[in-house]
Amino acid sequence: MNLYRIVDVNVNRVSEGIRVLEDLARFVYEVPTITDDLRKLRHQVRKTMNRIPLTNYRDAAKDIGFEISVNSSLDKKESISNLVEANFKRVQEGIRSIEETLKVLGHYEESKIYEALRFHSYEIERRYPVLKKPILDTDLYGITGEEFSKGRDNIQVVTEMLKADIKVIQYREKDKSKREKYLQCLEIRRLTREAGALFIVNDDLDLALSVKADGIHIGQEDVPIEEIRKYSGNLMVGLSTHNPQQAMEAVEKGADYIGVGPVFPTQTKKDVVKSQGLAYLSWVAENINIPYVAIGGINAANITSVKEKGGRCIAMISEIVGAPSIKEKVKELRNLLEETG
Ligand code: 3NM
Repeated sequence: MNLYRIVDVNVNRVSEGIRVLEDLARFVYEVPTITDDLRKLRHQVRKTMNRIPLTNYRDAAKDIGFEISVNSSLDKKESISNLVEANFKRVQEGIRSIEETLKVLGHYEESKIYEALRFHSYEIERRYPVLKKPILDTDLYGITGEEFSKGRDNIQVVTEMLKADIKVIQYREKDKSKREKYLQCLEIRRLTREAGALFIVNDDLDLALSVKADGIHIGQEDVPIEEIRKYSGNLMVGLSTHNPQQAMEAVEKGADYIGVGPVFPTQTKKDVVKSQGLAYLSWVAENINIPYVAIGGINAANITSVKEKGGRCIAMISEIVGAPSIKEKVKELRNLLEETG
């Protein structure tokens, strides 16, 4: 049946895409773990097909359309990172097509296996050297909170934070309808893209995906990170942690970064756990090797102590959004950080 040819063509397309990525990982970037993961992925893509009885559909090789589509998808690659991105896309689209076609053909179990392989490809993509974003490689992490913003709405506040050159913005809003949040996030996505800043959405995965945010931030009480990962594509995932045990678990479960707090007592977050003071932050600085952001009750009066205890990227809500002039507040905070050396 012709539908099997679609599967066959896509298995080839996916294998070729993985092969390109594998060769670059092996010969250009020389990363054995990624090379090995890609090789295994390629084998699994082929092996899963062996579960399906081969009917006589192998004349796909004669399909001239296949040659044309392969060639056109490799046009116009100006840089290695474009080449890598295009091939991950090719792999993921190919697997998606296999998944859908197998469902129509009644091979549900195999379709599920391909779905898992697609998720695995997102995970490898996130670790691929040339695509790895330098996350939280910045001093301040701005978070919205309209109720603390002195009458300004989140859009005005974000505009001011971006003008002050804050390079990570998290949208955190507990009291609005989903539709209102969506509309604000759409606008903030536009603004952050223009400013070259990262955009992270708190809690709502559907919101993060629908506005094409760069990441999602979740808490200990949310859906577990491993579940989020199944649906989050290549969004980065940040997880709030409040003690060493949670930090180690977050690393094990593949968080891209962790929140570390509350460093000081805060009124901003409801049901926040008790502050562990600066001790937990220094523990993270010494023991955790993924990016982290210090948070909770941080202000101009204590920010130097946060830096001294290993805080590099520092998140604040009330201190920034509640400042009469966000521009002046950010300048003050940066001066203090600079003085700390
Ligand atoms: N998360 P402010 S503390 C959102 O400890 C949030 O995980 C925390 O607001 C954590 O800067 C916190 O106004 C509130 O204290 C931060």
